[in-house]
Amino acid sequence: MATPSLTGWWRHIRLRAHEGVFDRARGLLKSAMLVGWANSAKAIIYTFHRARLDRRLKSSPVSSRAPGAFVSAEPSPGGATFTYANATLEVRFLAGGGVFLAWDGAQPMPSYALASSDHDGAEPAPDETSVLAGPHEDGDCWSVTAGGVVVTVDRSGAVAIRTADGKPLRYDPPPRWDGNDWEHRSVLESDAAVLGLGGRSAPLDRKGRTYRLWNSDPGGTYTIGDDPLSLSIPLYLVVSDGGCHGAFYDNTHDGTVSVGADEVTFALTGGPLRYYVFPGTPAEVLDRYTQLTGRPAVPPRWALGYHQCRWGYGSEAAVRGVVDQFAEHELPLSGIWLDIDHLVDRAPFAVDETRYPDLGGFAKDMLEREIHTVVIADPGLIRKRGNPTYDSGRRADVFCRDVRGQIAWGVVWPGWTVFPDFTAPRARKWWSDLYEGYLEQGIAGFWHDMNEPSTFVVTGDGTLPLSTKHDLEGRGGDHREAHNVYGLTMNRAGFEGVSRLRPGRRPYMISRSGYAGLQRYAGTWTGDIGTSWEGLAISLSFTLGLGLSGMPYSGPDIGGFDQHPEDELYVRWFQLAAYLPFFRVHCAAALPFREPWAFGPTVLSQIKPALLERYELLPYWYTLAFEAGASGAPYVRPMLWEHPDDAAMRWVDDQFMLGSSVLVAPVLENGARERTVWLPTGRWYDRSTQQAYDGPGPVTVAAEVDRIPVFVRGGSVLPVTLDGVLTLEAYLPGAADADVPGGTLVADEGDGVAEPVRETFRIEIGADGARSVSYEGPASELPYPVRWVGSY
Ligand code: MIG
Repeated sequence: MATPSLTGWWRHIRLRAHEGVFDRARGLLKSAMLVGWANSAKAIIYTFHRARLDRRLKSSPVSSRAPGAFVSAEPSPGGATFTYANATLEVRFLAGGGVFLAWDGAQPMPSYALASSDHDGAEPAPDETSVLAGPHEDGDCWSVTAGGVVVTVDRSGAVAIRTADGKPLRYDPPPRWDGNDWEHRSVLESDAAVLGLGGRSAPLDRKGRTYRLWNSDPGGTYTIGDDPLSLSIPLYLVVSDGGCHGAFYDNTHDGTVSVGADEVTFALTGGPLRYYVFPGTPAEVLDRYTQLTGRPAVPPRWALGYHQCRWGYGSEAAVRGVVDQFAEHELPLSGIWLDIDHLVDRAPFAVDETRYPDLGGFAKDMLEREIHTVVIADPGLIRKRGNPTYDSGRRADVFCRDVRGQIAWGVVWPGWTVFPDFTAPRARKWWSDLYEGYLEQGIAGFWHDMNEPSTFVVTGDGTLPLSTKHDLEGRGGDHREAHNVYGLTMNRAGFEGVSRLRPGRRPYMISRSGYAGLQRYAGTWTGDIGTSWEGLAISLSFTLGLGLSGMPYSGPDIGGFDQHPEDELYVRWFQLAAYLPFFRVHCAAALPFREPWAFGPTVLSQIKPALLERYELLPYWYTLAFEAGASGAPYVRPMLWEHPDDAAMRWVDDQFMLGSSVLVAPVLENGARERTVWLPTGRWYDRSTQQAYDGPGPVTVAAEVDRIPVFVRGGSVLPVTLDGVLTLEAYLPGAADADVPGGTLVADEGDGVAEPVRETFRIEIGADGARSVSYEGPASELPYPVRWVGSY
């Protein structure tokens, strides 16, 4: 079967425009084959149309500015206001921890990132215990102190932040402005690792690259270093010997973040210069950051199982056939996904009844087998009078308008499309009602794609004209400000709709695009990741990086999106994804099938242990979901998470922790049959062989194609399902281990809004060597069987 490559697509034309007429023509041809001739012609028209509209954008007069001469330092709630000849700086400690810093009168609100923007719009409360002192050092600087952190501000407008016991965290030279543009640097310790910044096709440590803050559809595939992608989040974490902290720049405009050897520079094209600094370990930063921007939505339990998807199953009968084969092969399946091919003209919410004659019956049959149906919904709606969604949206005045006041349009899969303005409350309400039909049919989850928003173009950014108008909660503004929150606000609409229409249950949504705060509505995935061994490696750093950006629930398209993987690549990708939160096989249209059995019995036998172990570990996974929902701690964490002060662990990026008890060492290299694993201090058990190892240090372990090495920390109590029975696996500590972490089980019925039940366990070893598991929870005694592992 021919497998047309998606590499290039219309992006091919966009990025390689300098390559000459021949290449451009070839690129155009490729793109046209993919999106269709009609859409290609439309994309050309749209590209010119957009250029014409954006000529009306007024550029601001450029006037360079620095803070200028120092005028005064005055106490203000939570801190102080520093006034300079050309600017002011507000330093405000916050009651829940962290410092808010803002130039030129910027306030925390309005913001789409802060969780309070969903209801009362309250600003984070200031920490009234803060103390302004100074001037110090011959009148040169002032200090604001609270909660063990000192912010020092000098006469030039430079800010230094350190802990009260003297650890330097960052030094921010005075900012510079050029019209609306501004640039803000922060100098870090040179041993620092810098992590976060959202969904990035980059190594875990972000050093040495520049990242754009502008959500962009890479157009069919991306590889290492391609930037930007769909989900920019202006939060980064710094981990260094001196001390750790996080910084969040709450600004939705276009810009870049350059991460140098010892500094991070934000250069933005507009919007407020305001940022939060959170001193503390990654765990403390994520806790405070998600307290402000929202705790991650806890998915229903089934969402932690295995999901099957592809673009182009084509019909209800075909999907039923696929599901039946899961049963025939006795493979577990929790989610079945329908891509844009289940729709008429690929338009959202318009189910194609010729190919899906009874979607409700289908979803119900699936539910009887405990399989949940998830459907895609793009924001772009067909622009055609007589189309009921379009007509109703026009009547309710929900669509984005262009600079002239006419309904803005672009080109996406349905052809000419219009875009709801999700920054308008009335548009969110209108959109939120569209989910009703699906919910009545028993659809369990929603997949929000193309919401950067993406439109087909032949040159430039594939999105709406920058001059497009947005409501922005009544304040008014244009796409330069609203672009990066388009996906976020779409998910808000979806989340509010599904919560209202299906009360008592938790919405499940996955979104490609978003902004800081997206975690309170949705999870995400790594988008159109390229099929290659590099793609496999990126899918790990991408997912870990998202977790450090407040987005704990994500994972890759197993096998990569754009090509058919070779057997071993598929196996290794499947094994890795079995230990990442969102575990789904997906691929582009027209590629060969890649369900677990599609590569033959050998491959099936190689991936099956990881698939089954995923289901064994589900009680542990679900506990981690609640933990993420309570503290922002991601399910999967780089090694430095628990060892931020251990320089040896800082650079280990090819293995990771699943919660605090399980260490996963995936094979990311073609042909490898063993690998080195860096074990932290303590005893570690290989979960499949039960062999014990003592860390710290490297060990080499076998990793045949059917095996992904997984270790459990000695002293842990792991809640697992064995033969359908909830069982505690108790891993004995090493004799030298002082720390016996025990374990936790948090559970509910698998969905709903009731408070979950929490139980904790600890391994106890008596003086006579007798061992037992102690229990705290609602039952009168330990209600689960224990399976002991190891010897003491
Ligand atoms: O322009 O819905 O990333 O997962 O299969 C392509 C079709 C649109 C991009 C998504 C991909 C999905 C595809 N979509």
